[in-house]
Amino acid sequence: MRWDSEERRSGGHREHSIDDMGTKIIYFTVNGRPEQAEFPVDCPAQSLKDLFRSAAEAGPHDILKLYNPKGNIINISPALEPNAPNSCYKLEVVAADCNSEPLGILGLKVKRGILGDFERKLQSLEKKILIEAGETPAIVYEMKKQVDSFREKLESVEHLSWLGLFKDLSEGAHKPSPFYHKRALHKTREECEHVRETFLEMSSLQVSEEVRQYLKTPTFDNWQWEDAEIMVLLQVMYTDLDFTASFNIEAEVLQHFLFEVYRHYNNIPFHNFKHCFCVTQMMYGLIWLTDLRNKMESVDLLIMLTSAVCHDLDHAGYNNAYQINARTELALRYNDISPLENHHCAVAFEILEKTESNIFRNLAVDQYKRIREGIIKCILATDMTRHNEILNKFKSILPAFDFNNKEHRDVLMMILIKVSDISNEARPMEVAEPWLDCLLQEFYNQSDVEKLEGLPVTPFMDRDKVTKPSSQTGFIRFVLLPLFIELANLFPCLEQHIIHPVRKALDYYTEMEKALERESQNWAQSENAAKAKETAADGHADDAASASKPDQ
Ligand code: 0WF
Ligand code: ZN
Repeated sequence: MRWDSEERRSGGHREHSIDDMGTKIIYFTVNGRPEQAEFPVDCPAQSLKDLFRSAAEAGPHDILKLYNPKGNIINISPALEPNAPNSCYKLEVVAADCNSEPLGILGLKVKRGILGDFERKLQSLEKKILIEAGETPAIVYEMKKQVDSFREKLESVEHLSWLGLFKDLSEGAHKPSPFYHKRALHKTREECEHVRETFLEMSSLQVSEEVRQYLKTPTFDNWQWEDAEIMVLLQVMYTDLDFTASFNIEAEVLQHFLFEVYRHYNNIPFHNFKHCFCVTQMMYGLIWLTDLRNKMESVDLLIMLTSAVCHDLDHAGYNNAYQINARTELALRYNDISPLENHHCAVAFEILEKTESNIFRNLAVDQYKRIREGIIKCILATDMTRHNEILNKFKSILPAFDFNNKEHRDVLMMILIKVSDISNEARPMEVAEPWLDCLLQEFYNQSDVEKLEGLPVTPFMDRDKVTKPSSQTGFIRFVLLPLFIELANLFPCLEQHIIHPVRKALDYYTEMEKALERESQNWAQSENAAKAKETAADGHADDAASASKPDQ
């Protein structure tokens, strides 16, 4: 019995999934890596699970899930349907042993899992009894068996929402699932140091005029740049908008600030440092494209750019609905009112509280106050539950928009950060599409955890309910276009830069949706045809059987 990664395989894929020796071959991917498992059809279930565990490099107590190509969870058992290399299953470690290291979310430690706790207690009990009595009593074996059987159930049941029943109702009840380990959320010290050193080495180099101009357009491709380079590009934005000169921001302080910002974005699929950069770069592009430097005060532009930089600081990959439903520390702290956005903002001002990273340290108290008020307003405006409120306010002032009116400017600033925040689809398809994959990865992860914890599952995050095109067509039609069109009403020059590409994206995903529908119809038809053939064959067999029976 063995598993093989593609690199390790000497020959190509085999044609059949069960060979003449009664060996089954299952093709699957783990962390995007193609693997194949070979095992005798009559092998014990536990051995097969261990095989998959080793392929996933999972520990004995980690929880694995296997998905078929349709995205449904399937049981890891010797009865697994053999498959072909082009219809791989997907193996995921959905929950890792909580005992290996403490969990961390948003910098706060959470309690270990009850299953892990129980096992730990059992182990220590067993050790004590062994020392005192010299042997493990049957009752301890029985309890260990029960824990194993519980874990077994977790791995094989399709819908795990009943797990809510097992939630610890005492201390730690508001914490994330005890069965889910949020892996490597924070950047390591080594990772940060490496990026900081590279950034500092590069920051004295000149960025070419060509890159400086490219940086002002929504066609900019973030995927071509490393994190340290991205930090240099952010520095360029502050200098090219003359902020460093106008607000007396020392190069060293700006670098320190940008490094702290980098450090406080987490290693998660979507709301990470690259997203921070994209949002800031879109804001920067909008400032240049709409010639805002000649329409608004420099301090307002500084507020907008810095808000974009800080707007998702320390995001852990779980949205406000999750925070509120799971009664996390953040929801408790902010009384369910935009917990995430309040947190991002608070982290921003923690960074700015430190003299060495306070880019506003040379400003007068009144100006600092104005900037703080502006940043808070902008970051809090990124809570999508306030979308209609803010858009309607903008629509109501648009017919008589006045750049000299503070209230009008404030609403415009909120609209600009909102547009920048959700603007991926305004970018070229090869830049935008990977972002959607990242977002869905983060959404699916949240809904998996919601299922594990027995919390309400947000429908547009449910891997069983949404596809790439279905998630995007509604969003573009009902959220993106109505918002972008209003901004283009104020700045008609934006039509070609943000509306055209978004319409193109809508066409692209509408076509993809149709193709998927056709494919599933074809699949259903061939399934029905196969069933009909089977039924007919059964009928013939019955006829033949009754014909061959002697008369009674
Ligand atoms: C996947 C889709 C979606 N698509 C995006 O391009 C995008 C950019 N930002 N976001 C996006 N979401 C969100 C990240 C956090 C907040 C905004 N989502 C939106 C949802 C699926 O579907 C709809 C559809 C219509 C109305 C509301 C949500
Ligand atoms: Zn964001």
